[in-house]
Amino acid sequence: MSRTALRICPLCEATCGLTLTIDGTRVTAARGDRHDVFSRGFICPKGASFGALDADPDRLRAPLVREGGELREATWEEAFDAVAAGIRPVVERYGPHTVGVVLGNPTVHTVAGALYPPVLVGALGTRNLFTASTVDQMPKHVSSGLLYGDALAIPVPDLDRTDHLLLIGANPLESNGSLCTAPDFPGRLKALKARGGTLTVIDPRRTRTARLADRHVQIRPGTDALLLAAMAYVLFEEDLADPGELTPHVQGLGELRCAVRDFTPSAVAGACDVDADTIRALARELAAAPTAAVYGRIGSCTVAHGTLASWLVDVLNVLTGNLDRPGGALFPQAATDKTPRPAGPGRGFALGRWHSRVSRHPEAKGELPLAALAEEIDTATGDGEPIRALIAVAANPVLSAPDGDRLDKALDSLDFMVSVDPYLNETSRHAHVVLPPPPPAQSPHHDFAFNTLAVHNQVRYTRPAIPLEPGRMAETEILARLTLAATGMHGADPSAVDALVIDQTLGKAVRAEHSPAYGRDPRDLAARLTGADGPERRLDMMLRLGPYGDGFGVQPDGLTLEKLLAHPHGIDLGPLEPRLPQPLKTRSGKVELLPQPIADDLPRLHAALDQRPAGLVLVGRRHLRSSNSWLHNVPALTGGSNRCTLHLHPEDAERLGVRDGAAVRVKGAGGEVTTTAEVTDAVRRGVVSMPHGWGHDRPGTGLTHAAQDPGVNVNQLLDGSLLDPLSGNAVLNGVPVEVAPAHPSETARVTEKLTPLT
Ligand SMILES: Nc1nc2c(c(=O)[nH]1)N[C@H]1C(S)=C(S)[C@@H](COP(=O)(O)OP(=O)(O)OC[C@H]3O[C@@H](n4cnc5c(=O)[nH]c(N)nc54)[C@H](O)[C@@H]3O)O[C@H]1N2
Ligand SMILES: Nc1nc2c(c(=O)[nH]1)N[C@H]1C(S)=C(S)[C@@H](COP(=O)(O)OP(=O)(O)OC[C@H]3O[C@@H](n4cnc5c(=O)[nH]c(N)nc54)[C@H](O)[C@@H]3O)O[C@H]1N2
Ligand code: SF4
Ligand SMILES: [Mo]
Repeated sequence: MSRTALRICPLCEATCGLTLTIDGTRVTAARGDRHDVFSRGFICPKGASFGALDADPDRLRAPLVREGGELREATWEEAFDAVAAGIRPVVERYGPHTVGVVLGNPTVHTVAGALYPPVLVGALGTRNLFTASTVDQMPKHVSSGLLYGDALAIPVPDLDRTDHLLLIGANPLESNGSLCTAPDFPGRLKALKARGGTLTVIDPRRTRTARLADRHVQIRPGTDALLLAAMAYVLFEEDLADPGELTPHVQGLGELRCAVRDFTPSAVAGACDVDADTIRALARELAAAPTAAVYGRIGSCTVAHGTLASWLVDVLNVLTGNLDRPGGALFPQAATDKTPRPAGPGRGFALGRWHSRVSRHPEAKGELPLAALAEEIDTATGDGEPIRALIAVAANPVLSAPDGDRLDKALDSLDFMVSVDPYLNETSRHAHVVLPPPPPAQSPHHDFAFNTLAVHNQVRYTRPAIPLEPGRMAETEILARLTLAATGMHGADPSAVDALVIDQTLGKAVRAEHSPAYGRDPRDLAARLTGADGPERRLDMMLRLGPYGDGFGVQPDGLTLEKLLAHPHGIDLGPLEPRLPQPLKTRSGKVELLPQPIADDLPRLHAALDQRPAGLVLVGRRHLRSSNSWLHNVPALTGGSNRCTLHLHPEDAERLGVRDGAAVRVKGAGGEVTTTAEVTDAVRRGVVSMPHGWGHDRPGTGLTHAAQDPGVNVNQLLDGSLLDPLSGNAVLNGVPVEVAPAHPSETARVTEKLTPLT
């Protein structure tokens, strides 16, 4: 007897709606939900493997607690007792900053990850918050914070209506898109071309996305900020800079013009290895297009000038009048966004309100660089106490952050560590307590984060497709209990956390003049909330206070959880619309085109005009069937071209004496790895490429399939010292490395590891 159930896919930012076939308590098939208001039936191989991932026999079924050095299965009660007993003494003796919190990528893909970590971090009062954002998009948050006064105000390219897309350092044909939530991104690019639009891709590799492009510029890694600055220069020089209707909302145009005056096409051409005529053409094409959108991702963020490049992406959109207009780059409006406040000056965005203890890195958006986590644990010198206890949620920094070996040792030295993770992997193996969330089919889903980055406004919610199996605890409850245990309220009813948030939020809303709740009784509003549990009541509250909400009766047709549940395939909220100046929270109430921290960083970009790498530089790559460090345990998603190899150009291979398929040694500042060479002209000369998230050969992990073809950890090549100074983001692309043939005995070992798996 099989049935079907809907489930939004949590495996990448595209948020496709899936229709699951369920036999008993198992997902036996997953296909695209044709009626989903956003994804309309699209699915990729990862989504299609939802059932296999859900049923992975290596998923932990019960909490683990360390006893006598060994992890053993325990009851939930024992596990939370151990958390309280592990964390509270550290807080009481050394203070809250000695407890670090690490939030990994999947926290933005779960309801629990959206709703509880902010409460946990706030209640703990620690300044040691590290997330995947500082190995990813922190430069974009900083540039948005500075330009718009709001680190979360990120414009997204209007994929479905633009005439010209300039795509920088992104490969959506493999990644399915990022900071631009668009189910079937590939189809949307093909539609752009079919309607006569143009696609330009800037990437040192000839990716699947680049192969679709009308123009592909194989830039030298790490130099996009120079290229974009030169494009801005050309727009000014050729009188093509015209913000159009944006003009009244923009300040600093003259200063900007002055700031880019040295970045002429001929001045940057050598550093970028892109000729001056091409740069001029890129600028002219952008200005000439009826509408255009500039969009930058990983390759423009995780580099030495990540914040400058992210800023310039938006600057070009402003200069060509494409910010905040259909066909350009617009600010989405999600259903759970806060009640829009009236336009006007805001508090602005502050950087460096505190600093990391050892290297004095400034905080950004309340976070410290993940690349500095190891030293914050293992280095005693510095202002204050090192981190002694760690809470990791959905994070595998041993593989995803620089210098995993050092972090590995540092984690081992902690007084206490708890991981909320379904697997015993490279990071969670160090924990004293592991709290496993249920498989995704047993969890609800709503995209709190990605709806704020979606190319079309819509809202969807799916309840658990399968009831919790006996012995399981919902991740929302796990995080609520963890919050209580870590903050001295161990044993309290976990619904107290939701009640507290509801209380605070409604308390604030009734005092805000622009809120539909203004002047009303918060207890009455709380009593009206519906939902099966605390998290659903919170979702209901956010929807009702949000921009499309019913305002607790003020807009009877508005959104509520009840209404959303009545639309299982989602509700279409319309195309993106111009919103300025409402989203601006800068002190001036305008788009501040040349913020001071940016101006202060420009001399560093200027110095880069004369820099050339002495040898090879490393860039990353993603494979369609991968997801960072944690999908290598699903047989259906491994093998074939999804391998941890080093791509290098035939001419570089020849010069170095490296043969295709042979073992190569790759050495960087942080260490050395041996892997297999894949000689291909898909990378440009002087550039080598390796994927991240591999290196599953550490003892004490429980990833049976992944361990059979472990690959090597590319982040071992990094020592964690290279950061974008404004954002603290790790430099993961454009990193100098040395490559040499490995000894034949090593070849044998590596080849053996790569024999096809049955
Ligand atoms: N060299 C290099 N390094 C990179 C990158 C790169 O491009 N190059 N990319 C960087 C980027 S963009 C990112 S986002 C990071 C990602 O790095 P991380 O933030 O470490 O994320 P993942 O590798 O996805 O690992 C996620 C962890 O979450 C667990 N998990 C999976 N589902 C759930 C769930 O539902 N609940 C919980 N609690 N846990 C779950 C997994 O078992 C795994 O341990 O890697 C970064 N590292
Ligand atoms: N299949 C799959 N999908 C994923 C993930 C995954 O691991 N696998 N991870 C998810 C996550 S966490 C994220 S953040 C997104 C990332 O999504 P994307 O940003 O699309 O990520 P990548 O596919 O790594 O593409 C980055 C591109 O930048 C290029 N590049 C490297 N250095 C430079 C440079 O200096 N300049 C320029 N112009 N280009 C450069 C690389 O060659 C690469 O093609 O993907 C998400 N989706
Ligand atoms: S594109 Fe992303 S969201 Fe869609 S099915 Fe694939 S992994 Fe899931
Ligand atoms: Mo990411």
